[in-house]
Amino acid sequence: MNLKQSLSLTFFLAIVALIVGAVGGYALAQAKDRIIMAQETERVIMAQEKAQVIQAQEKERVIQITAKKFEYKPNTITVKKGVPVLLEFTSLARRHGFNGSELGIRADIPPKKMTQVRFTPQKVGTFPFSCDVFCGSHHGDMSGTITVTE
Ligand SMILES: [Cu+2]
Repeated sequence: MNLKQSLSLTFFLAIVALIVGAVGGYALAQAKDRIIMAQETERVIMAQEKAQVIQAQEKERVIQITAKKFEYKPNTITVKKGVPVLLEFTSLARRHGFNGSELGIRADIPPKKMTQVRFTPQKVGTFPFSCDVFCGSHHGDMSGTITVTE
C-alpha cells in the first residue's frame, strides 16, 4: 500500500466513523424523545385521574330544608361556587314558597311532600331568600341566606 492508498483508506475510515457517530447520535436522541413522551403521557393520565377524583368529590350536594310557620330550617346555608346543589324542601303543615331570585331559584313548597330544587351557584356572595307564598301573620319574617364561597 502506497502513501496515497493509505491516505484514502484513512479518509474512508474517518467518513465511516462520522456516519456511525451521526446515526448513533440520532438513535440516542430518538430514544430520549420516546422516554420523554412516555413520561409526558404518564403525567397526562395522572392529571386526568386526579381531575376525575375531584369531579367525583364535587358531585351534587344535597341539603334538606324544612319549612314551617314561620321559618326555614336551616335558614343559613353555605355552598361552594361551581358545585351543584340539590335543595330538598319539606313543609310541615301548609304551603310555603322559596324565592332566592339573586340565585335564580324559586319553588312552591306544598305541604307533606318533598320538593326538589337544583342549582349550581356561579357567583360568590351572600344571597337572601324568603317565602313568597303568603302563609300567615309572620310570613314576612320567613327568610334566610345562601352564602356561596370560592
Ligand atoms: Cu310565607
